[in-house]
Amino acid sequence: MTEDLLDLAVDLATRAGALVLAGRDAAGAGRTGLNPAAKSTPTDVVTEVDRAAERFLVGELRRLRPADAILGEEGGEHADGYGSGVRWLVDPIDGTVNFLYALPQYAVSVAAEVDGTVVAGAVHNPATGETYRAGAGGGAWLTAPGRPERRLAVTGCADLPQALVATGFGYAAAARARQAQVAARLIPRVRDIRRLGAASLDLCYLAAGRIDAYYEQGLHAWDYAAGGLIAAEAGAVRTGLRGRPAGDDLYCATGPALADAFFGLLEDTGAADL
Ligand code: LIP
Repeated sequence: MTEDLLDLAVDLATRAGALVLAGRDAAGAGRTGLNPAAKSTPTDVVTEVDRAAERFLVGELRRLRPADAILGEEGGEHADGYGSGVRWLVDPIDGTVNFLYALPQYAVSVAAEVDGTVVAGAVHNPATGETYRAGAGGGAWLTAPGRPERRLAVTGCADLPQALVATGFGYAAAARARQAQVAARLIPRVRDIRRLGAASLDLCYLAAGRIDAYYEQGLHAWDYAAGGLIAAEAGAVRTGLRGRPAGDDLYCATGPALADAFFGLLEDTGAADL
């Protein structure tokens, strides 16, 4: 079952990604052609391409998996007929601001939960063609055009001053101010930080060893469901600090060698109190 769900997640993420890339190209350079609309704040944007990609994902899932439930960033919940125990979590464009600015750091994220546990996930970056995937117990993998498939593993970084840390900030200015204070306390203690703009890809980059650690506050399940499984299957340790699971309030992940030091640093810098 996991393999079938994973195959479908990869297929849907890549086909939706083709729609997203076509929408980006059709809008031409710049942002106006995408007619962005504000959501929770003036900087939290959504475009018609986001909505069209989610309509595609939901339509295909309802056609192919009618007994499953769906939770999507742009369309809320579809739970009628939820008899299979399978729920899909989809983000049609994770990194919407990057998409709006044609920064090639955005992804379609598709994850499948069985009885509340994510068992399959795919994250596809249409701009680069990279597809990250994982099925529970099957490892994490990266495919890219013209490149050999690669099994993913987190780094063995064990020293905070050598750690490259990715994070993100919320759309509400007050939250960003608090999050920036944590980042300001953290930056002198690590190699550097990266704010790349898409949680799903941040977690995939952790899995791929492109960063050593990641934390962010205020995500949604559709942001991290697939990337979190991919990171875990690549060996990452995940937590929400203070015994809480990684989730919406706080998502922290790193390799086992850095886990105690990094999670302790996040406690020291106030990340758990955001
Ligand atoms: C984004 C996240 C990112 C976060 C951004 C935004 P969206 O999701 O993936 O990690 O820092 O503020 O929430 O809104 O592009 O789907």
